[in-house]
Amino acid sequence: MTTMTRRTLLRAMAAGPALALGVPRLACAGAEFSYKYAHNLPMTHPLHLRAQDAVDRIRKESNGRLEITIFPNNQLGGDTDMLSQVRSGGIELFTPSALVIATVVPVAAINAVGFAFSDYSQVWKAMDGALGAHVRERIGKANLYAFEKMWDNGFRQVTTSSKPIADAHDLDGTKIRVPVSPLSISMFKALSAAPASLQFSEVYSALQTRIVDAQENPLPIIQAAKLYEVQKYCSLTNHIWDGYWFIANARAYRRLPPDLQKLWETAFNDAGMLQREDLRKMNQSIQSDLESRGLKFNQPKADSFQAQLRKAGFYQEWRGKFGDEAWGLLEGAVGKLA
Ligand code: X2X
Repeated sequence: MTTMTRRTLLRAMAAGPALALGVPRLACAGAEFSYKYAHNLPMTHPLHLRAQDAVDRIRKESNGRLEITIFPNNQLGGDTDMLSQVRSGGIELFTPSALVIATVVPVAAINAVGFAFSDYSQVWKAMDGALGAHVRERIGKANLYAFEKMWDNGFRQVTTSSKPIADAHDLDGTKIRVPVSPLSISMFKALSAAPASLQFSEVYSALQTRIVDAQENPLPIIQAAKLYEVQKYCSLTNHIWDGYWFIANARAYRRLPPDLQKLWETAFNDAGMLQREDLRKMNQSIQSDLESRGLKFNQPKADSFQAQLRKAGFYQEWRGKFGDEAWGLLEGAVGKLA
């Protein structure tokens, strides 16, 4: 008997789509370019739905010349696997969160500095402007192609199984899952929590089996991944704004003729703008939906967290790591941080 692990699935994928089991849609044989796009979210999340629309549009408007198969929900492995696949060319497209791509392009985590952004108008101005351009340029140097428009993940909120988090003190010693992200680890350590990095694919079961007590994610992910089934409290800390970079393997990008490059840029960037709008609308009613599923909300004040981060030297440390140029662009968008 053979067991289909993620790795054997990956190998089967590399050998050709026909060998892969249980994949949603196989590339059609006539396509000039058959590309694979993998991501880490359930298929109900707007990131998947809008990406599917873009892929359909690309197939149609290219008359089937460019066919993209989507592998959602960590089917090809967790974020770390997908990131190395897109770098090697095993897959052509991936949407890592800024936190995750920062393991390869450190400055990409700059949008996730704790309590930097206060609202979405600041976020999009910065990420569609000079700060986003700076990060994209660095992503390009890592031999990846970043589409111009970032997609929304959201403001991250803390959920726990044990107690609401009302101020920084409540995080003391809390075992909290964070993404595979040095910035997240550093930030929750500075807040005296006990953070552990796990890929998103492991989060539900880690919470269910109480390997960790808490996690932090935007509400649309808490909903799509049904984390309310394994968490009781949600504290609206808004501690990080997080977005997804839509990225491609640079060789796969360069292989496309100019008309197809133009088509996929337009299709993915347009879809990203619509995905931002989807989340904006969702955010208006999502709290009451999650409340009806049993999650208890509270609204802590940001001040005690920020004060603790300053005291612990978090802003100084990350200013040094990101460098003055990037830090200046961030402060230009949000004001002085430390
Ligand atoms: O892993 C997470 O928490 C997620 C889904 O938000 C990211 O992709 C960083």
